[in-house]
Amino acid sequence: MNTHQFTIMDDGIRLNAKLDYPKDFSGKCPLVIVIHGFTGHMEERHIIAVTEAINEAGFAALRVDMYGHGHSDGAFEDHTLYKWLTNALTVIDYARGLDFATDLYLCGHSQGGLTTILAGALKHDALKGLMPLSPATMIPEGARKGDLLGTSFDPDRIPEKLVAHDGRALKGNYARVAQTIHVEEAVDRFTGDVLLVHGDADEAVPVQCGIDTAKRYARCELVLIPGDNHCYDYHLEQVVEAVRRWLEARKA
Ligand code: FER
Repeated sequence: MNTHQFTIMDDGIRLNAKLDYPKDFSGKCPLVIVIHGFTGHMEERHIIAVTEAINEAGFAALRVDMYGHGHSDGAFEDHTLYKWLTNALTVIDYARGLDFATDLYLCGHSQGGLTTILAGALKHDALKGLMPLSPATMIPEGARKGDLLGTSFDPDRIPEKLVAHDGRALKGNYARVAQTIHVEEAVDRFTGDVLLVHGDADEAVPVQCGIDTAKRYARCELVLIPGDNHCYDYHLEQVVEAVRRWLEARKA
């Protein structure tokens, strides 16, 4: 891959970014921003595979580590969906300033897929399409019910700390922020093209989240991957194929 690594500043926070150009790059092309999931980063196997699929379709891919993740600034325990959302807005603005980039698309996995849905609503006029992959749309409702990360809590008395599946602690503010988010309103605010991919044996985000979200979008293609889990350990090639095919059909 022809990769450039650099930093995007977001209000004093350094976001680690990598731009991968398509092989046949000839001065201009569309660009897809790619966001990883909760506890994830831009070098995960499924994120790299999606990046390669984007490049193969003739699009540039801009991967970014979100606040408190990968090699970006910020502590994991301080991250919230608001911080990820404002990170995404900044990255979209950065991409809009790239002379070579024509149409802009936004893609994200899981919590990054939820961020994609939220940023898609706020920047619907700047984005040609969205690709939420196994989007974690149950997080806000889970936060309102007191059900996050496989543990339960009183949603009116959110604990100081929540503990993630990998043992890392997260401040209660994560849940307080998540409680305010309304995914369906965000879905309704984006009327462009959407590709939603979800494994039907997802152990972390129920496949029903993807099915319900896809149904609600005005223009969405849903690709279910039979037997696959949250990070596509069994059929990553089917995810790659769906992304490549969907983008190729949209190349100007
Ligand atoms: C949760 C389940 C899944 C949760 C987050 C996720 C914060 C996100 C997973 C991912 O982004 O891969 O209960 O709570």
